Amino acid sequence: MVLDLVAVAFWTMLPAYVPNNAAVLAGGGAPIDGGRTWGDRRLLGDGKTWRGTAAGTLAGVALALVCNAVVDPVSAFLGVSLPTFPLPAAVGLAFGAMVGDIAASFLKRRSGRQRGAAFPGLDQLDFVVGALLFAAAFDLPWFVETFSLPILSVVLVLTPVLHVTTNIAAYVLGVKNEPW
Ligand code: CTP
Ligand code: K
Ligand code: MG
Repeated sequence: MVLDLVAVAFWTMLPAYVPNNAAVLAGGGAPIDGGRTWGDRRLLGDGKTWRGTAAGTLAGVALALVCNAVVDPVSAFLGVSLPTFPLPAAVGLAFGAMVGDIAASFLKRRSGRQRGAAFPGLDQLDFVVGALLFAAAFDLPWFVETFSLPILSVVLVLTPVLHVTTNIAAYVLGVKNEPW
């Protein structure tokens, strides 16, 4: 029962989980803020690039399309009813995850944190909040139908756990500069 909820929550958030990791692998190139500062601090910093954002969004949408193609066998195998992703929902989840992460960098710079500095809480939830808001904005009927209160609760607990573990793994593998 709880495992079923975890499976559905994980599946539903997959298009939002992948973008940040894809951005880490694809990042580099021109920063979104073009080097601009506000006061003596950068607006976003060199860690938020056009390439990373585009690659992250595309990776999330691509994964959603793969999920749509295999939803029936995976649902049958797990014995749960998994949702499909209409294109607006997929784009909302993936792009929203990137926007949430970018918004967090803005807050980090405003609060005096350098690129790469940790902001516990914000680091683990920025992209979830962005993904949920954009998914709701881009496809509200899908959002309401898909995110019941139990699913939403599991997402909010599961996501920080997954975020911490995947980032430690990426750090150990040498693809990420900090373990958060
Ligand atoms: N990245 C990117 N574009 C994004 C998000 C991430 O290019 N929109 C890449 C960058 O190379 C970045 C890396 O992924 O350094 C890790 O992402 P993240 O931890 O979010 O960035 P930080 O470098 O830690 O910067 P910040 O302090 O602003 O979060
Ligand atoms: K981040
Ligand atoms: Mg970081």
